[in-house]
Amino acid sequence: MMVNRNVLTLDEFTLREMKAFPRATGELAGLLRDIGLAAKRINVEVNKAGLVDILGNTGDINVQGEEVKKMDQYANDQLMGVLQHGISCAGIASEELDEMVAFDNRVSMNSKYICMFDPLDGSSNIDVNVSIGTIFSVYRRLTPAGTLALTADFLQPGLRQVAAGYVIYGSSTILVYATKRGVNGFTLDPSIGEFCLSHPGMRCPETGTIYSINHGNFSQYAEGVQKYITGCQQKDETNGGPYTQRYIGSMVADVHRNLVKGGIFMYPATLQKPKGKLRLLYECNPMAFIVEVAGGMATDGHQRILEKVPASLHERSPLFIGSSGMMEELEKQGRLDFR
Ligand code: P6P
Repeated sequence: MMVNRNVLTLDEFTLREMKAFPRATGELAGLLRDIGLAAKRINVEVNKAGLVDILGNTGDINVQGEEVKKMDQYANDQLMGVLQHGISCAGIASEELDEMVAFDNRVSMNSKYICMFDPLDGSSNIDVNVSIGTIFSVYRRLTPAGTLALTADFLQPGLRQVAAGYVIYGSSTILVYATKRGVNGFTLDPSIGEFCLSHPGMRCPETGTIYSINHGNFSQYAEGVQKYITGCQQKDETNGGPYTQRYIGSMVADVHRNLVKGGIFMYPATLQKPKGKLRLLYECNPMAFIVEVAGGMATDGHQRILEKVPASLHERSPLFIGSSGMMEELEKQGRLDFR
């Protein structure tokens, strides 16, 4: 069966988007293409991780106190490499690096964007062949062009994101990114080695019947979260149910499924982790930006994720994200954390 060659590739799409803005310099389009290149390289290794000696741990421990798996390091290096040698990024911050990295070559120092990423989210699933993902977030730098980027450039509220996206390495490899103009998804066509537009103008369904949460922590959740979960389990035809529980343990995969089908993903505060587990800057913020542009909602149980002002690169936040109707139902249940 011939594949339709009239679909836009990621490169063609970003250039078309750039032409829609007369003053656009092409830097953002270039940055997104750089990330697409890194994603293709990561995809090759993820797809054969079981065959080469790239599984297992490097023996290092990252800033989160988690064992760094070789694939995390490889993914981090690919993203850093394309962005450092590109023309669009002044510096990066990564889950795998304790501190931000300011690129000190002349071209990078004159770039107007900075990028944060979780190079391989869900990496604990690598060894068991479950979908994993890359998450990225792009901001305009606050410091002047021509100077080294500083940590302050990275501590901006998520509302200021210029673009955000994720890549899922699963049954197919899909790159989804959002700007304020919309959310679009691109599926990697291995026969030509290009991401091709497969999900134009993605919208998050207002309602859904899928809820994603780690039930193992039920006894540690706040009362409002427990009430919501119990309510989901009691749904039937009369009140819009039954609901289905789906939890992959890879946020990118859970959020992507809910974005496509409708649903809610929750990683609440627990008694053991009162600030939640997920990182604000390079997990919660990019996913919140994407889902909000697509018509959904994302909060920490108190406020919009995108309004939170970060105090540090690796701070954590509770996360409730998904279909607006389900999020509004959740917010009626009472206390969602322990403040
Ligand atoms: P738990 C993966 O490690 C991750 O950061 C997210 O991708 C995922 O949703 C979550 O943690 C799973 O955490 O505590 O339920 O195993």
